[in-house]
Amino acid sequence: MLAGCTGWPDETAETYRASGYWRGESLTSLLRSWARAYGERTSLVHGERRISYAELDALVDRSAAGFRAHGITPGDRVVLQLPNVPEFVVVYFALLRAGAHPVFALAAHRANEIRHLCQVSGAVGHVIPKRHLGFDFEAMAEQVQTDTPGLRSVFVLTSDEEVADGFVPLSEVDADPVDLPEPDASDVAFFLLSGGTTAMPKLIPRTHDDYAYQIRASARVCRLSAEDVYLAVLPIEFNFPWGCPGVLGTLDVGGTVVLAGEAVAEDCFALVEREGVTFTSLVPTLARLWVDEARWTRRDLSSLRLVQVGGARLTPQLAARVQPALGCRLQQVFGMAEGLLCFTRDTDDDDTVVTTQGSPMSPGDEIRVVDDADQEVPAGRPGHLLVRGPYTLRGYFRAPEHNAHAFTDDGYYRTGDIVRHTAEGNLVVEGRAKDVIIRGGDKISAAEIEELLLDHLDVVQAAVVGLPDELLGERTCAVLVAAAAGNRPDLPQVKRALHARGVAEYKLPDRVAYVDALPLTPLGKVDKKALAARVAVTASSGK
Ligand code: J2J
Repeated sequence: MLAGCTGWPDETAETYRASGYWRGESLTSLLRSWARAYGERTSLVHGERRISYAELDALVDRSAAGFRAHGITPGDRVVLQLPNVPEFVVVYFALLRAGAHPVFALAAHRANEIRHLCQVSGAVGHVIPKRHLGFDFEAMAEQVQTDTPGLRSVFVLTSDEEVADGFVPLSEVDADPVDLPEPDASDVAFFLLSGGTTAMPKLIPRTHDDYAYQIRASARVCRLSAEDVYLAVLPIEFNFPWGCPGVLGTLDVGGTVVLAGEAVAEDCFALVEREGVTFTSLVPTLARLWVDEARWTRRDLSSLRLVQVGGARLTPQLAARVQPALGCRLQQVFGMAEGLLCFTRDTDDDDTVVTTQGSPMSPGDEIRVVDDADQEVPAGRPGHLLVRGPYTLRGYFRAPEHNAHAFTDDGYYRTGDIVRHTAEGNLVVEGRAKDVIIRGGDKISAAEIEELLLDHLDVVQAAVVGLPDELLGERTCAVLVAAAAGNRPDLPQVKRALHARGVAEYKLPDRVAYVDALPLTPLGKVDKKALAARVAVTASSGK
């Protein structure tokens, strides 16, 4: 196991092998076997471009050799930051084949987050688009590289071959295939990001064995076959569209992946019609837009058979509208990049699909629902969800202190979610004990924004709370205590200050409110519930 990662105890690993969860197959060997089995079938579609399985495998061979030629060696970490384009898939597998470990950044991340990811992962490379949605990624990468001495290479996806000085166009990461050793399936393959509670995202190591199991098992839950066509609308660097079953699960069965991303509902509907899309995955905010838009569309959506919705709480009201509006089955997904996935099943009745978040994917998932003292709560009562299993991490990368309280002594991961079991054994997410705001499916750590506010504004105290929002589920409100009366930065000023620090757009507060002092709980912590209730009434939008 790569240094800085925590493996499963040997005995547990043996059980997972004996149970057939872990098969000792690397993700790159899977790609090879897909190419053999599905050859000329279409693996990826992007705009007018169609790539067969055989082509994908060959592109990956050339790119892997190219990365080696550009100095990427086994064990290296490379931050992968691309939108939903075929190159994302090619670079992912190429890095794996070169023995390196992709670190998934969000396309929405900016200098502040990327600098952190490069530093904590010890990355030697960064893969970016030249521009995307009007943003100049090269300028950002130059800034990050200046502050990050270990970051040797920046690879740029561009159609014009012109790149900043010292950067490498991705088209030049191309060489005649060389023989490369298969990665060890029990080792880390790549890193996902936690939607975490700490000041900066933690890295989640995912092994070949555990991720191969996840894609295979989730494809089975969704009954995927080679006839399925998956529309990747959510950014594919998220675990949900990448492997639940998403892109990789679809490739595993020989289906076709249509890459969209950032697309508005009507454009997605056009793709559904054109490509005969059979399933997709959405966060509730997008599901809401699709359900509304479906009333007006003239596109034929009849090929859709399954829409997965997850990532944030789906209200039963909206859930009930999905099947009638889109003419297909709804599946609720409650998951996390750390591992555990829960799905409603196609055998569930409508009420279960509308009101619960389903049951764990694997018989190997061990679930505990406990009180504050880690004691099991009575059946049906809400409590903290703890989990361990064949695809749930045992530790974040290089984070021993955080790991000490994020896991129990016997290896259960503390999810920070409050859940209850229904009598039928499904889970219902009741709330969150962790200080994370879920804004339209994006996870925002309150601690991260609070730290930034204190560092870059003239305020003495800062607390970030989520306020209920019709469309996004929650919006963020920065509650501040001014350093001096008469000096109260307003919303545009607060946003500008954070923006100037290179903070991703989605994390900028939606509102700002001022109080004389933050209310405290009896234990002396900021009472965020009381605060949220107070500012929900008084917060000025500052617009
Ligand atoms: C309520 N809260 C939910 C749900 C996730 C599939 C689906 C989602 C994610 C994901 C994922 C929720 N109802 N249905 O990785 O593979 C909240 C919980 C959870 C956190 C995880 C996947 N589905 N959540 O959202 O790592 O609080 O993964 O712990 O981004 O999202 O966030 P993330």
